[in-house]
Amino acid sequence: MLKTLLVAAAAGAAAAAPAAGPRHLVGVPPSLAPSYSGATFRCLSDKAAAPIPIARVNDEFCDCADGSDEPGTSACAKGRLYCPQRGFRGKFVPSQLVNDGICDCCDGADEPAGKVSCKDTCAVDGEKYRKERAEAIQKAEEGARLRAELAKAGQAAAATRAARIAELKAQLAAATAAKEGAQKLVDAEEAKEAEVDAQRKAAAEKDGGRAAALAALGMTGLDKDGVVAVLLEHVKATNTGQQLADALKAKAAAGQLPGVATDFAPSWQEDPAAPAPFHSDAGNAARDKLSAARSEESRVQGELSSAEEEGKVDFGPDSAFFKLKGATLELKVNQYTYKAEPFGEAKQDFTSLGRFSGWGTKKDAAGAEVADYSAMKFSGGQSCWNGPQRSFTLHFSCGAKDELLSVQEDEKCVYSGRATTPAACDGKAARALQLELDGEGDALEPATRTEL
Ligand code: MAN
Repeated sequence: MLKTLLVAAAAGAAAAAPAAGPRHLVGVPPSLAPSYSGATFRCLSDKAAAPIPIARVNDEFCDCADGSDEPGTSACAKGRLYCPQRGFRGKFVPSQLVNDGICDCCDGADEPAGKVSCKDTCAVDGEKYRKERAEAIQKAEEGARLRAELAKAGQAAAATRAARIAELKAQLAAATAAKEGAQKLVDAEEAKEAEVDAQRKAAAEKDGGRAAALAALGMTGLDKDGVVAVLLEHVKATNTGQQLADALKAKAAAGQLPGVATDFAPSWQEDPAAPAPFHSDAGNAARDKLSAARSEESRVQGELSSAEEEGKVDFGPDSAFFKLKGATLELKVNQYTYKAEPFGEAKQDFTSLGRFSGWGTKKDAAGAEVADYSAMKFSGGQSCWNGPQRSFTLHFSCGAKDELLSVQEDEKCVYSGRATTPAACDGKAARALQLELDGEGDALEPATRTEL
């Protein structure tokens, strides 16, 4: 199609003829023609100025401060000439370019004196322009469609999250109640155990610790002779008779014999007077239950906290950026591999360039500071030697894919990158492009619309 057009254009690119028609209409856009059609003319932006005869329009002499009396000559510094550029789109050029011997308009309308013969390339230029614009519109529309999907997903996730938070709050209340119930049970069982401990302690104190020592040795129930028999057998087997004799001698010297040794302390238990606390089966079961209830409570609390944290994140006005959470945008630049996780961390190899710290800001039309959803900030990264903590700004623009396109170190340890994502596409962009193509944008003349 383009090839055909080019061939057609090469054959048909006629030399543009200098503007025909009355002199006073040269360089006048169709929309302003009525102002230039009477016997007199009034400067366009100075209605108080006295009207001048129409013959003084385009007479190479500047009468109006706004240059409106000389649209087709270079007599006024502020003047501007309108090139219709049929087949393309009308445009204004500064009047200094009029008749300067250089073709500035594709139809040669800026050279009305015919000093130079301009080729009319408007058909080809127009076709190329329309093709590029159509592609740009298609891309913008596709981007807007993808963004709408992302926004839908982000909003659905937000709704699911809100429901989950409510559910988790209820679960947390139940888990806390279960934990408190289990705690009560433990308290009751432990009170019983403490009673047993107290009884044992009282009994141990009564016999000077003997019962506890025998219990620790597993010798409860043996009578005195039985204990002596075991002791002698052990002394024989371990060849510790001398030690026993020495001990007995020492005791005797201290006037503690005859009698029964009451300070017997097996080496594996330092203080037989304080035996291991008593743990009942019911107590153990209650403690297990409490420990399970505590883990459940902290699991629910953890999930709730992270859901609430996520709920606080600004995923954009329509939540379109939500889907970028968890993604990793990666690019190798020279010796480094950069990784940026939106809403997470940015890295240069293993060096942290900072964690997500919010969006950039900009001033809105009313001058108020608002979030700039095209700049994602990461800060508090690894400290730079003799410098700041590293930081990274990720600049998003509209694109069909999530892709990191470039990364640079703007100044020492201050990094920035460019990435595309459909989340940055703007539905309005497609419309603006369409309007521009339709000739409604810029300073275009509506008249050109019908000519396209
Ligand atoms: C490393 C990298 C560089 C940085 C220097 C600063 O080499 O992180 O990007 O400029 O440290 O010392």
